[in-house]
Formats: sequence, C-alpha cells, structure tokens
Amino acid sequence: MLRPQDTARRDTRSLDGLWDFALDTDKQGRDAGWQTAIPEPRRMAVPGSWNDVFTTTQEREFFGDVWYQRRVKVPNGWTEQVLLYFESVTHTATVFVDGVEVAEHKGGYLPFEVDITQKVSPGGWFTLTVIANNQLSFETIPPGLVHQTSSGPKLHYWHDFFNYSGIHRHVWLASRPAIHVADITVFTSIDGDAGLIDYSVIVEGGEPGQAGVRVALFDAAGAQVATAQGESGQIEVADARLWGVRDPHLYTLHVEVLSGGDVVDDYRQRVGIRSIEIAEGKLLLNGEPVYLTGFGMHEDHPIVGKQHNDTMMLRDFELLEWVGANSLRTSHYPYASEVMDYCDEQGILVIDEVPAVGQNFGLSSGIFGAGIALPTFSDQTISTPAQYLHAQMIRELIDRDKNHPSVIIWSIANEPESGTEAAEAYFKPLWDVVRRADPTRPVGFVNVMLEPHGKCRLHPYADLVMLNRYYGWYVNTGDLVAAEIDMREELARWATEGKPIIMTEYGADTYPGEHTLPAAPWSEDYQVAYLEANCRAMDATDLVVGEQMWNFADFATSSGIMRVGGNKKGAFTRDRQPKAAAHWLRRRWTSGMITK
Ligand code: BDP
Repeated sequence: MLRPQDTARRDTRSLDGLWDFALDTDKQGRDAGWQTAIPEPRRMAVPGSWNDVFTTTQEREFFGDVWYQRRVKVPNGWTEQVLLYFESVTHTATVFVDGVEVAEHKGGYLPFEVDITQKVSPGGWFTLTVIANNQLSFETIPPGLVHQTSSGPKLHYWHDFFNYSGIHRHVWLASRPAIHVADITVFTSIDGDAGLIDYSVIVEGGEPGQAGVRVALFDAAGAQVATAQGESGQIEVADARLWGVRDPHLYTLHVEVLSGGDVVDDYRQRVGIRSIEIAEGKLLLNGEPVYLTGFGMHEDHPIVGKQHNDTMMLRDFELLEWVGANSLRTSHYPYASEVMDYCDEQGILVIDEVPAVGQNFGLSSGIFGAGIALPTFSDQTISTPAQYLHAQMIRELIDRDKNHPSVIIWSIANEPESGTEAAEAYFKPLWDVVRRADPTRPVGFVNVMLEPHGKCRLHPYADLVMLNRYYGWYVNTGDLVAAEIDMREELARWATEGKPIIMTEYGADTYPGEHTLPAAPWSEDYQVAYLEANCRAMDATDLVVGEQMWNFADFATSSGIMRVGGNKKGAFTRDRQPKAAAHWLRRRWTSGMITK
C-alpha cells in the first residue's frame, strides 16, 4: 500500500480540521443511527487525541466507541478511483460512507486505505463517519482489561503510557488511476563504489499484460542517473553517494505505469542507498561499525496527546541534534510517517517497533496492577487472536516502512514475557512472519529485566540483544555502586552470546528542579550520577553497540503511585527543555568520549 501523493495522475485532499464528535457513553450510537447523523455533536480536532480536551476524569478516561463525522466533497473530475486513507485511528476503526459500513481496521498506529469509488461520485458530497474504539482487551495489541470497581467499569492496561485515543494523524481523500502502482519495494546494497537498487513494483487494474513499468532514478540535485524497464529489476548506480548517519543522501525513484503507449500513473519513491548487517558482534552500516546514541521516545505532548504535529517534531529533532543523538527507537508503536521521512532526511537510525507492549502481566500485578494477577499467554488471556493481529501489525509495519533507509532494525515486541514455554509458542511463528516480510534487516525484541540471560527463551531467535535495564532505579535504588557492579555482571552474561547488545532503555525518574547533595533518587543530580554509572558498565562491555536512554522527554501515563504527573525519566521535560542529564549526555555524545 502506498501513501497518497500528488503526482501528474493523482491528487490528494486533506480531511483534517474540526469534525463532529461524540463519546458514546450509553452505547447507543450504532442502534440509534449515528452512522448518518450524530445528534447534538461536539467538535473535535482531526488529527488529535481527544482525551486532554476534556475537564472531567470520566470523559478523559472514557473507553468504548467514539464517533467522528463530517461532510466531504469529492472534487470534480475525480473520475477514476477515490480512496480514503487514514494514517492512525486508535485502536479500532469502523468507517461509514453515507451510513454504510465500508471498512474496519484493527491497530491504532498503522495506516489503512478504503476504496470508496463505487460509493461516491465526482463533484458529489458524502457523509463520512468513523467510530474510533479505544477499548483494549486480550485480543488487542497492546492488551488491556475492563474490570469492575466500586465506581463502575475501568480500563486497565499494562503499558506505561497514557491510552491517548482518537484520529491521531492525517486523513486523506485521494484519487488514483484505475491502472495504478499499488506497491513499490526497494532493497539496496553496495558493490565497491557502486550502489545497487533492487526494485519491484506491483501494478493493479487493467488486463493482465496490459500495463508496463518504466523507472528512472534521480539524484538529490534532480539529475537523472539511471533508468530501467519492467516490474522488477536491479539498478546500478556507479559512484553512488551513500545514505549515512547525519549524511543522508537521498535519491528519488520515479515509477511510471504505461498502457497503450501512454503514461497512466506515476509515483515518486525516495531511496537511500545503504547496507545494514550484523557481523562479528558489530552493527555495520555501509560495512563500517556504527554505535547508536539516542533515546527511546514517545509521541506525546500536552493537550494534543499523540497528535502528529510538524512543529513539535522539528523541535524534537533540533534537540536530538543538539544532544548528539544519531538514533531513536519508536517505543512502543510505529510513529507518524512524517517522523520516518524526517529520519531519512536527517540521517537518524531507527529501531522500528510494533505496538506489542504490555504483554507481560507479571511485571505489574498485585497492588500495582489493580489487584489483577493473570498468566500473560494462555487460552483465557493473550492467545491466537492477538497473535494473528500481532502478525498483521508486523506485516503492515514492514509494508509501510520497508523503503526507509533510516530503519535499520525491526523490534517485534517491548518487554514481553519471554521466560515461559507459552511465550515461546506465541512468538515462534512471529519470527517467521517478520523474516519473510523483510529478509534484509536485523530483527530483535526488547528484553525485560525480570527475564535475564538463562531465563529468556526468545533471544536465540533474535539477531541482536536489546535490553531495558534499571540498575540504580527499580533495583539498587539509590545505590549506584551496586548498580554498576550488577549491570557489568549481567552484561558479561549476555556477552557470552556473541551478539551485539543495544541498551534500549536505562533511566531514572527525575523531578525537574530537584537537587540534592549527595545525589538522591528523583533529583537531577541523581539522574546524572545514574547515567554515569550505567554508561561505565556499557563502556566496559565491547559488545554494547548502542545506548538509547529512557526517555527522550517526560510523558503522560495512567494514574499510579509510581508516577508523579506521568513518567519523569526524560532527559528533557515534557515541554522539551533540558534537565541536567541532557547536558551530561550532550557532553558524552558530542565530545568523542565513546571510543567504540
Ligand atoms: C520499561 C518500559 C517503558 C517504561 C519504563 C519505565 O519498557 O515503557 O516507561 O520501563 O518504567 O519497563 O519508566
């Protein structure tokens, strides 16, 4: 599936703006015919999370069906195909055109398109209605559970970020020719000074054999450097300029579909020529060892929640550059396509993660988990339906992001239960799914502290080890001497695997402005001392090839006794100002202190 684009034969119209809106508190909308008209609607912004707009807890934490509606005009002259393209609807979307259901999509962070050609006419208007359901269950990813409390049902979930909900990213109305490019895949490699681009194009529509494909490659200055014919092939670029860290050269592949001698469709695909591989315990980008610096991040901002916003994105990338980061992990779900495009443009390396987070009920049970103690993987909890959805999300993520040179690693889960037979059985087929969908990139999952080497049964399937560790915070709290010793010892155990290790999380909650001498937990001083101790342990372990501090910025979570106004492990505050830790990281990452 391709993101809508304006080209010679395609047009897009943004459907962003204020839509009619209602929380279906009495679960009556479907029976009462809201598909055609929401009675007494409020207004809500698209894109945006709706939660923080409200002033009552009941509304802010509502779960269930949430209705969005607007009138849409199909432009005159759109006589071929008309599509709706949603970039993110959290978590399940049901779409209606003039009251008739046209699509359902599960999964809140990946796009879907709906062909509505037969339902609309050029120059005509229609009513577009979307139910965005944000309820989590054992069948959704991430999982959740509705449980009864004295004040009524509550949604419980096991992941540590607020369940922001709504239509978070852009919505497009798009046109496309009947015979069209349906998909493009590029894989790149390097042969001496030459860059090799293996491309394949899927054309849909028309009679078999009716359409042909022609491609042309342009460099960043717009000069044509190569051409090829056919639905698949290899393009060789002599003296290729490679895509590299903070040196992101991008080419453009212009794909044209020909029928009866005419160009009937075209699409532009950006290409970065680079190779990524793991060899002898190293992560090699273009054949050279690369060391990752950066963060696990979140799409999270005050009021707008998980809305994609270009200005906020630019500030984040300014900070990444200032602090000396060359990488990020899309913890814990795929980010907006604009972010991925910008990583390509900035030369930022990305660990791209599916939304499989919170699949570990042992982590927060008992008093911290609302008294809910359940097995994670079982016939009564997470089982086949979630596994199918998980597989679908892996495929959809790779389908969306496979052509981004910035994406160097797929992460198929964050901190799942990994030490049980049931966990191994759940994940086994998913490794095949990811490797079939992309045979070129390294694949891993992020291991949790409670499932160390010797207990974890999933790491043998992974190409590298990705670890979230909290030495000096959740364990050895306040004792950084013990923290460093224990962390070194654990890293030495993982090193026996001979695989590269990336520290995908390490961090300490820090209240901005809090200072203590000696350094004590929650103070800025302690966060810096914590980083010093953790980084010494990483520096002492040759196989550590990357460090992504948790988290880039403070972020919202559900209410809990472990969180003060959200998670405060940010190097930056939620409004993107540096804590002392950010200055410390900047010194470490920009002054050549890391010699690996
Ligand atoms: C890890 C999770 C992350 C949390 C973090 C924390 O991967 O989502 O926010 O711990 O506790 O377990 O801060």
